[in-house]
Amino acid sequence: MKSFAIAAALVLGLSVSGQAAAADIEVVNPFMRAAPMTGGTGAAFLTIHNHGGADRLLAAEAGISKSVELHTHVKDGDIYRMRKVESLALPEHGTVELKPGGDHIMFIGLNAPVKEGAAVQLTLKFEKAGAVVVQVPVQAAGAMAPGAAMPGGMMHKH
Ligand SMILES: [Cu+2]
Repeated sequence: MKSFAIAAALVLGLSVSGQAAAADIEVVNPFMRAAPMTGGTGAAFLTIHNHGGADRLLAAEAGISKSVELHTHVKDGDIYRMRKVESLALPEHGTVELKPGGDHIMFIGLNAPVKEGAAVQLTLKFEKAGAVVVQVPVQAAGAMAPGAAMPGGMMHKH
């Protein structure tokens, strides 16, 4: 069954799921923070399990904002600042965690407020695995971890 699932994912090129898998990429625990301002920014976080060879996350796309960037935090004196990065490396059979205070996906110029309880469709573009579509649940504005503010039964935990 497992080989069939992988073959199907390869044929489709992408799948729509909270734990999307294209080829060897598995995305789990996605969440986004509610963002109140049209024209403002928002951030999403998720964990990527790479079950194959080394790959790179090259870009993210979503219809909710003018642009979407890959960001990291860098230490500047005593302050951590966000900085755009061109890609995020995925080690062979490795896991990359995008989380508050570290790497994240940044939405710039929101078309509308992003409300808690909604879901945002996000397309991740990988160098080798191609496109992976993830449904990202929107949590409270200050959420630090997936599921922390989600209603019961809506979590995708593994
Ligand atoms: Cu950022």
